[in-house]
Amino acid sequence: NTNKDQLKSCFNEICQTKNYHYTYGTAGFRDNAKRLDTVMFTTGIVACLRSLTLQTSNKHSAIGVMVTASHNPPEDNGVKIIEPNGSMLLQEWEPKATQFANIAANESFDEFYQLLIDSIVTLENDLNIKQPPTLILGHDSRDSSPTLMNHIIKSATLIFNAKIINYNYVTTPQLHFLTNLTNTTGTAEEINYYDHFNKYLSQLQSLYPPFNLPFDNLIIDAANGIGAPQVEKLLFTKNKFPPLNIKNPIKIINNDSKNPNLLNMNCGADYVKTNQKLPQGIPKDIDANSTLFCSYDGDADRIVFYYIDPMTNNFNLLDGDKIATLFAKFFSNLLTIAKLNHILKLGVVQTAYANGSSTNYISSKLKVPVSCTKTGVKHLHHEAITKYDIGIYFEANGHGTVIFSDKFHSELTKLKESGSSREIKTLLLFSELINQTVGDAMSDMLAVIAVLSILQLSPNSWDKEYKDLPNKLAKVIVPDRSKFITTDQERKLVEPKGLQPLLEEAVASVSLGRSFVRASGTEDAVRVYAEAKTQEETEWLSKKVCQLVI
Ligand code: NG1
Ligand code: ZN
Repeated sequence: NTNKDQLKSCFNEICQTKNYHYTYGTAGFRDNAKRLDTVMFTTGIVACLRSLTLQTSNKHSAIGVMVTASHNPPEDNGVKIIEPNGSMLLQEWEPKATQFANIAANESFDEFYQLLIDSIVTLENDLNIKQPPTLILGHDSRDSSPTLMNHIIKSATLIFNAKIINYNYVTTPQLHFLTNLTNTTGTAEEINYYDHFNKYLSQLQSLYPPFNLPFDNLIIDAANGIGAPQVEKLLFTKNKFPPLNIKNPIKIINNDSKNPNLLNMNCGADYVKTNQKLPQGIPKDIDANSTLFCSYDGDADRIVFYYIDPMTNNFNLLDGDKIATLFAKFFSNLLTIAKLNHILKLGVVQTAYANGSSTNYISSKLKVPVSCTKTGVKHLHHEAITKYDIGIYFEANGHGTVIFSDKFHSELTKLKESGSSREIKTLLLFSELINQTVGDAMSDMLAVIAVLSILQLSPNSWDKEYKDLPNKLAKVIVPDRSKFITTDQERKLVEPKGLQPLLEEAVASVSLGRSFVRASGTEDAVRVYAEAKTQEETEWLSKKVCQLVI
């Protein structure tokens, strides 16, 4: 019903980026914030269309939209759409999001207007539309986030008269959680997030008294991002449940979210994982012997842990693979004790970036099935949800979660009714303590701490289960990364022709060698992964393959 002239002047005012190609990729749209005006405006539209489409089929229809560029530098930003149940935008809708952005950036207003009208008319033919769409919004701590968010609100309200629920500063997983909660209960507040996770942690604490943490210090590196104020609320200011039983107060470092220029700078999960070293800002007076460290990324959907070996003083990383294996060992034991191991299927989903030792440990030592999928959480999530009753999925970089099937819930609820064991209760509590909608640094942190406390495992003994093979992830800038086409879950190159045999020859000349090459989905580069038995062989293999790629 909007006046066309009014829309045109708003379009002309906001959509300044022209002659530019956008793609809705693994992480939604992501770019330098200066180039995101047009795509924010169109994403508001696409999110509303998605909400209206769901309304026509009588499904929950409030759609989430998160503005963030995660671990990217402060000058970048991005946006992703969240389905009503808290999962990522349905894959079939990604091309529509891309199409709207590119028409707005490359064609005239009239063509953009035509596409909009066509899309709305298709929907209006369906008489079930009863009310305007609902958008649930949130953004990270970047300077550009509030302005970009306003572009989304502008198109959604002007064209669709959308109902806007804006949480402003929240982490990505909080928005996924709140979107799901709004749709299932009709309303949600940020406090519900803290209450939910603290409640289930607290129930686990009472199930395993005294629930002492097997280390004296916990240091959380919040990447100077939105994770800082939110974890502060989770652990301290908004926690009405008993605090964690730890000797010294928990410390949050790199917590300056009010200074967005510092975001992800020499700190955070990506920095620690890529450089395999401590972030800046570790307090000097910390007893490294008894400290568990962890780092979040810029929007707190990833976490990696680490500790310093008291014998060698070396930094040791406990990444997504180590988290997945810890959960696999823990859940596998619980299922066996509860005699559910033949009824419920437990499995781990990884990508080709998982360390070869972790894959070997899961299948040979734990005897738990492992799947490998393409990079990008949507692929891992899909595999975990379709194949397993307890599906553990983590990317090596620390992004992941555990999902529990309907069968899991029906079997356990049945058992619970007939008077349940501690194992059954534990399994059910973990299915709540873990944010199943998406990888979540805060929820994963609590779940890992809970497992370590229940098993009384120190960071060092957690790490000792298996030893990572030396590995290296390199980035090569090539003229056209789309020339690199892969198969076998990205583990083999099909094109450029002739490259794969040369790569295999290089791999064969080192012991326990493995290497693969793929085009990044989030950067204009090709990634080269290499691992081998020794550091020297790994360095050699990585260098050799990089040379082949150039
Ligand atoms: P690309 O740039 O496609 O490699 C990176 C990460 C992914 C995933 C996405 C989205 C690596 C090797 N790749 O993808 O795991 O997290 O970013 O953020 O870590
Ligand atoms: Zn992230």
